[in-house]
Amino acid sequence: MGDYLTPSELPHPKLKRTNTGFTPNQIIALDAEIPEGAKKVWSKYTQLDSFTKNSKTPKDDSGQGGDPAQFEKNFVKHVETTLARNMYNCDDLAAYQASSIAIRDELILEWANTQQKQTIHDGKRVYYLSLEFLMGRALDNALINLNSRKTTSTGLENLGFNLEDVIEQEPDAGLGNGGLGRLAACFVDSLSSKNYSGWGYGLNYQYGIFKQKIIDGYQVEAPDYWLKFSNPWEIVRSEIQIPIDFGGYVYETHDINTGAPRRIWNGSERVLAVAIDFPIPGYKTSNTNNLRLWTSKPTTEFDFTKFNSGDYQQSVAQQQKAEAITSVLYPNDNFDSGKALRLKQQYFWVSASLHDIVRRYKKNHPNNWEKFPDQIAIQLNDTHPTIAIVELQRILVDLENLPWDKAWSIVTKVFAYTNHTVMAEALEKWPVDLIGRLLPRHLEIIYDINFFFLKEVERNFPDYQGLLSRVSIIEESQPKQVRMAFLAIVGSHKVNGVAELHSELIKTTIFKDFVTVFGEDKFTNVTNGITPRRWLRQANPELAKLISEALNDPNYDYLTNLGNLKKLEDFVDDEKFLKKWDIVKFNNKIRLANLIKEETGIEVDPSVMFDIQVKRIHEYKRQQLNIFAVIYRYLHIKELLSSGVSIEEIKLKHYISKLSVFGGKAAPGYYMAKTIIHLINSVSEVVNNDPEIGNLLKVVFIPDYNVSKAEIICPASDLSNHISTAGTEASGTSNMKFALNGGLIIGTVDGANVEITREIGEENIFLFGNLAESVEELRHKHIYQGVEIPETLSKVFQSIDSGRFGNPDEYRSLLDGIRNHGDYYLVADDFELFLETHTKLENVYGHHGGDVTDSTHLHNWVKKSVLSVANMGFFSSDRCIDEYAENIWDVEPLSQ
Ligand code: 26Q
Repeated sequence: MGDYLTPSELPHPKLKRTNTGFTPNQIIALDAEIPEGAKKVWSKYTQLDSFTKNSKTPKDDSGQGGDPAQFEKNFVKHVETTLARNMYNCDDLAAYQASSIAIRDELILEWANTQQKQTIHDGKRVYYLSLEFLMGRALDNALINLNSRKTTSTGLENLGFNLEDVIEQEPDAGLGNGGLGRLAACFVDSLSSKNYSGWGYGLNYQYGIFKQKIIDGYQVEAPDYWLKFSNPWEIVRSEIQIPIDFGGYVYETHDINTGAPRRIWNGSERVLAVAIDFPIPGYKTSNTNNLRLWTSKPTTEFDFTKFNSGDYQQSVAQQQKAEAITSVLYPNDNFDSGKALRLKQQYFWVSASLHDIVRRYKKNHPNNWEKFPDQIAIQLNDTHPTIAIVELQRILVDLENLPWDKAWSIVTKVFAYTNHTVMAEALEKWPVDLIGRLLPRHLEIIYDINFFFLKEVERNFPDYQGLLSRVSIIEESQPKQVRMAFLAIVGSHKVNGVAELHSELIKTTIFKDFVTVFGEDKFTNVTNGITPRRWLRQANPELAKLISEALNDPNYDYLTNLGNLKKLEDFVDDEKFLKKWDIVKFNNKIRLANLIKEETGIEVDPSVMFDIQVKRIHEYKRQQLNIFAVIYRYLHIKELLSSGVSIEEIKLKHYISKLSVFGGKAAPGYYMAKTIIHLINSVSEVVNNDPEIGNLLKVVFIPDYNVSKAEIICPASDLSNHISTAGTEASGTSNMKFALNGGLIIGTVDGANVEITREIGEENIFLFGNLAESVEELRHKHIYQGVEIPETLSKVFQSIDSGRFGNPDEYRSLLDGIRNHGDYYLVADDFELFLETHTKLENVYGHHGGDVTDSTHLHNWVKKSVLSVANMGFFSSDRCIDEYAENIWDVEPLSQ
């Protein structure tokens, strides 16, 4: 790895201009080197601003809005030159591409200014290592953050295009599964918006999360080849190529100078990591950070032994394998699949990122490793990048010749680890064997880390029975495994959970022994957040506007000071305001109704209650609980109808009219999750086609839930479901998205629901269900005394068993898991509580549904909605990033 070409460090005056950036001193030296004449020509044409000036992008806020002319000029230039098209053959797709490239040009300039500024400032940088960045679309977000949406929209209009249609052309960057990946995307937005120097590092998958089709009610996966057209947002850094080795063997030699033993790793397979950069603009700041995603490429070094033996085909095939490393995102969410290629992805990504980070550091601080932890903080998004801890130790000890202890003290100061789950099946473990084959030197180092760690534990806790084997990084099982979470804890200076309840739970369950070993202070909480730029301004422009008017904040400054929402409380008795608020919701429901019609062909009535559950499909998230309750409602309505009660009377006395919306992907190998999807679709088929029911009940499954669909769905809920078995959902972030958009929540006392309740008030949320502290006991009881199925749920099971929703054999394992196999997720225990809570909340919603002219509705539901939004300021990802910065990274924002 040592042969990676770094910029020439030749001293002045023989400085050579290279392409990988300069140190501040080099810039000064180079400046003196460039002939005056050449400098003049450069200065005349440079697009870059001096470091103090802002970019030239026309700004909406400047007077009557910016001047669209510059955009128009750049747009036409890109249509004609970059795209080789013209006025007569520029369709919406070409318009999207030309707009994006024009906007990207602006971003690149801001990016370049930012990087210069950050280099000269030479402060501490943060690196966020995440295997997933679920970015969604970039164009609208860039326009909002650059504060030039209006101006661009006018420019496009002048050219004969509609911005909304143009935006629609962009494929989602679906480089993530769900919560964890979207969190990383919100975090890079906040890092830039709050003027931190913070980069993301990840992988540039060719295939993002699969596209979900629903065929005959079943999930079918299709590949997401998102780079079908060139990606206007990516900047390919072909010059940044880092060789990554795998396999081979380790041997010992001796230092020629000191005679000290040295371990040398000789890999047997080499691939190149090529950097692809994505500029990340901050909101109304020129600070533009970088998201660097790696792509794997073959090297040009061939295996000559194979050549000589005439096996050319085989040699080329070996080369082609290189590209497989970054070709596909593993589609598991909260589940460890343990595949060898996944480990390869992890090391490839981590090694490339670390070498890039170390190279950048060494440029400014040659031969000064002491300062490394003062300059660099690395956050591990879950255990996926844990091998980075080992890789940095290897770089320092094997390549930089630092003594073990000195290296280890640097490593542990640099890393911090975020845990996102307590569920055993999601905790990563890798067979020792597999690591040994793929990364033989790393396995040695893991054993050494464990040896020194256990020695220390033994010294400090000599009388603790079984402690050593419980905290060992190596699990002495068959086969032996490396417990990645334990390695992450041992190699980090801080470990955090993602919501208060979750952070407490990890301390008392899975990491309990580590609290004994390291003390409480190593473990902390940073409650998740979401970026209000995307999840309010972009997703819900009407509400964002209404709020900006109410707060008398025409420039939307509240989007970076989300606590300002509190002032909305003043409007809770303002009838006119409440009415406007309700109309915004209604319009958003129309928008969703149109999406539903497009995606499923089903027509829904926007005046009924929209009751939504969209998220990955997982037993612990309990979509089954929700759909069983829908079935119960349907059966009860049918019963009432057949006993002669009219629809009108049912609406008046029993049930409000409701649309139940579901959406989410199941991991392709997760049979039970797929069964739940099938059941939802079958219920939808039966209920929606029942002529007696009308708009009293409809059920819809929206296929292919993704970020762009979330932007339409979240603003349109009256009610959303966050009903995981208590103690299983680490945080949840869609609960925040729905609440920030004025939807109320039905939820369990789990994850961030707890803090949402504290912030918005318990009268504004509908909580139900058994608490986390009872879960263990209930599970135990189920195993020894069986599961008690309440009458209501039993009716539901009978109807499914009778074949009312298709072949009952297909649902057998789902139902048997509850009635015969211990009901691990406590569906039966929480079922009636769920029904009761619905009755309660539907009474608040009012029997007239979302009728905007109905004053009872206005006085109850809408008030709760306003009060929720008013108190959601805490859940801005800006607040999270500030907490990480202060408590974990020790970094400060860069003044602009
Ligand atoms: C692990 C090993 C092998 C293959 C895949 C994985 C894998 C992939 C993705 C394991 C876990 C994930 C994703 C986890 C995730 O999204 N967790 C969610 O993180 C959110 C942000 O903190 C929380 O809000 C959610 O509660 C949590 O479920």
